[in-house]
Amino acid sequence: MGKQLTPIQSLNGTIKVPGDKSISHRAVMFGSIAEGKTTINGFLTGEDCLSTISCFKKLGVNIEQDNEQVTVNGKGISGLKPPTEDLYVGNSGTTIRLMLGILANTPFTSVLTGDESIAKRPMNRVTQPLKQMGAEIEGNESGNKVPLQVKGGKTKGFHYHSPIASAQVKSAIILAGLKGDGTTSVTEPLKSRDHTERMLEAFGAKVECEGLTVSIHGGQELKGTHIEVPGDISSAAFFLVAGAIVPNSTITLQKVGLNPTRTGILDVLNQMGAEISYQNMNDEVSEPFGDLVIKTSSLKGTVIKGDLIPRLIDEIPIIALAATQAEGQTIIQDAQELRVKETDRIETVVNELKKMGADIEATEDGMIINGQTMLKGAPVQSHGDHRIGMMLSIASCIAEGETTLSNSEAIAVSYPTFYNQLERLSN
Ligand code: SPQ
Repeated sequence: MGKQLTPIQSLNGTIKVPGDKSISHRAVMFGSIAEGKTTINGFLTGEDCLSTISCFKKLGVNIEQDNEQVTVNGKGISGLKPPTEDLYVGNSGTTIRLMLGILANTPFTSVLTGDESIAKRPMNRVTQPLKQMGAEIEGNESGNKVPLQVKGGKTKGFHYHSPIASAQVKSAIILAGLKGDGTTSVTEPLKSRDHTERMLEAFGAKVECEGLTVSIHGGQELKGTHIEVPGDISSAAFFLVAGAIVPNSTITLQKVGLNPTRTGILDVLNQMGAEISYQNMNDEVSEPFGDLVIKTSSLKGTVIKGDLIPRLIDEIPIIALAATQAEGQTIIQDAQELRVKETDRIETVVNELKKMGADIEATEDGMIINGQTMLKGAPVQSHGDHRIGMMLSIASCIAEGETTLSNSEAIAVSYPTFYNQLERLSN
C-alpha cells in the first residue's frame, strides 16, 4: 500500500527546513577525528546522518545525540578503535566515500557495507585514487562495489586530477591527505560543493584553495569546535518549487544555507521567472544562510548546463517538475552524474513524471521537458530514492485526482519531517 496524496489548493506559512545533510555528516566525522569536544546545533536527524553517527560509534567514538543537538567527544584519529562489526552506511554515499578517506590512515582493518542502492553505486572513483596514495582497499569488482575492506596504514602525498566534479571524491582524498605524509591536492573539472574545505578550517586545519585545486599538508591535528548547521537548500528546494507552482501560495523558508557552491537552484528559478526574495541574510559565517520567500509564479523554460550542474545536482528532480509547469522547453545537459545517484535519476524522473502525463524525454546526460502540462494523479514510486519520493509528492499537489506513492518511507533519509511541514503549509 502506497501513500495516498491529493491535490492542494494553496501553500502558505513559514517553515524551517531541517539541517544540511552534507554539513551534518562532516560535523560528526571531523568531530570524531578531532581532539576534544565538538558540539553541533541543527544536526539533521535523517537516516543518512544517523548512519554516520552509528559508524563512528562502532569505531569507539563517544557521541551523544539529543534530537538536533549532538556532542562528539573526539580523541583524534589515533583514538579510533578497530570495529568489532561491519560499518553499515545504509543508503548514504557521503558516509561511505568520506569514511574511506579517513579509514585509509588508521592502524586497523574495517569493512564498509550498505543497502541495495549503495551496492550498485560506483566506489572506484574514490578507491582508485586512494589506492594510488598507498591505501589497501579490496572489494567486489576490484574495490568498485561494497563490501569494501580497508586495511589502514599511511597514505603518501599525491596530486589527483579528478575526471568528475564530485565533493565526495575531493573530500575523501583531502581527508586521507590530512593524516597522510606530504602534500595532497585535488583538481576538479568544475567546482563542487566546498563544505569540507570550509569546515576543516573551522576545526583549525590549513587548507589551500586556488581555482579548481584544493591542497592540504599531511599530519595536521583537528581541534574540537562548535558547528551551527544551516537549513539544507536541497530540502528547501522542494518547497521553493512547490511555492512557485501551487496556486495562491507564499512560503517563507527560514535559515536556509546559501553557500554559493549550492545555490544553483536559486539561479535557475530566477532564470525561469520565479518570484523569490531574500531576508535576514548572514554571510559573515563560514556557511552563509538567510530566509527565502517564494510566491506562486509564472515560469518559463530554460537551459541548465555546464558549471551550474554541480551547484544544483541534487535539485534536478524537482527542477524537472518545475519545468513541466513552465511555458516552453527546458533542456538539462551535462548531468550524466545523475545516473549514479541513489537511483539513475534521469530514468526515474522521466519514467515517473511520464506516468503523471508530463512531456519529458531522457537524453544521455540529462532531459528535455516541454511545458506547460496539466499533470494527472497516478500510481508512482520513489524506487527507494528520497529525492524522487519528495519530487513526486510535490507533483501530486498540483495533479488532477489522487496519486499513490509507493515506498514513501525513503524520504526519511534526508527529510523526516517532510510530510508534517507540507501539511502545516497546506492548512
Ligand atoms: O550521500 P549521497 O547518498 O551521495 O547523497 C546525495 C543526495 O542526493 O542526497 C547524492 F545522491 O548527495 C550528494 C551529492 O550529490 C552529497 C554530497 C556531499 O555531501 O559531499 C555531494 C554530492 O555528490 P558528489 O558525487 O557530486 O560528490
